[in-house]
Amino acid sequence: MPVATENLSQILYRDMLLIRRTEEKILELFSAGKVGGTTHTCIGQEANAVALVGQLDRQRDFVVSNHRCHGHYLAYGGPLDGLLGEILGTANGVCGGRGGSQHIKYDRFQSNGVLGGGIPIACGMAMGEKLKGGDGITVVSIGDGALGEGTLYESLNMAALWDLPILFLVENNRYAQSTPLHLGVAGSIVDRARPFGIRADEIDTTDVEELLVWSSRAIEAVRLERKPHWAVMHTYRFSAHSKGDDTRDEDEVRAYQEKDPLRIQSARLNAEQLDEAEAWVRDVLGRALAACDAAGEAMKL
Ligand SMILES: Cc1ncc(C[n+]2csc(CCOP(=O)(O)OP(=O)(O)O)c2C)c(N)n1
Ligand SMILES: [Mg+2]
Repeated sequence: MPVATENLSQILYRDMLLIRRTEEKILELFSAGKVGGTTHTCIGQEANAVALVGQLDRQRDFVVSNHRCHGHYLAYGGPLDGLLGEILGTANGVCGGRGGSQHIKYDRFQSNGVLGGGIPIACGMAMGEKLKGGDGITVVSIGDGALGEGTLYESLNMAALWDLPILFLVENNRYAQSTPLHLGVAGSIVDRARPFGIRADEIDTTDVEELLVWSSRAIEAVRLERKPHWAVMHTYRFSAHSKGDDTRDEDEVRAYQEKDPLRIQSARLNAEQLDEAEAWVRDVLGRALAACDAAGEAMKL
């Protein structure tokens, strides 16, 4: 377990490191032929998940994530062995090893591999919470590629019309699979929600501490006002879209790696704290993988 004296900077670093090392391991397992189906990692985007989803209240808030969901799931507090089991198809998977990397359901968290498919579902969940009179909020995360899905604009209309307590988290990593933003998205991303009367804001940083402050304002706005909010994070992924489908310019990827969120956060810690975080992650990852081994293959349908 993390040491009791851990401060916020350490916790943020450790939470991002857990996502990074987990996904590196998933890619390794994929290359070894141990992953059924495909997988999408959020390597480079960890700060978004930790800063925003990590601040939600698991007792009352809902998350609807997308195909790139591992970071959101872990930041939400989903069990690591359940995630790895799901991806490896072992019986301890959080959905019995049948959902795979993209279709995960745990408590108030779910992910959906259909691009844009989670958006109306999230609106329905926010509506449910509103009708029950609860004070939970729903966060739905989408990428820049989902800006081309018509269901988004129908959902924005309903969210505004019905005052739904929903936060639209847009992670613009500048590519939809291999299509760069300028070939797929016209106009401004942040302005898209404004004609619906939805409050919108954007941030362009990979500094988890800056993202944390910004995210807490967005979350509190939805929680208190019970109205939708459009929150755009400009970001970048270092890994391929999925596997073997990376056509980006290597110099461009390298330039963004200079702003690696882990690197920024590690500069705030000393060597001992960094070692401690690495050892903790190694330990929990090792135990989660051992749990998958022990669980054995998921029951075939
Ligand atoms: C309806 C539908 N169309 C196409 C796909 C295939 N697909 C999966 S992810 C993706 C690109 C998504 O890009 P973006 O929304 O920017 O998210 P990112 O992968 O960059 O996180 C596509 C086209 C899909 N899953 N669902
Ligand atoms: Mg994208």
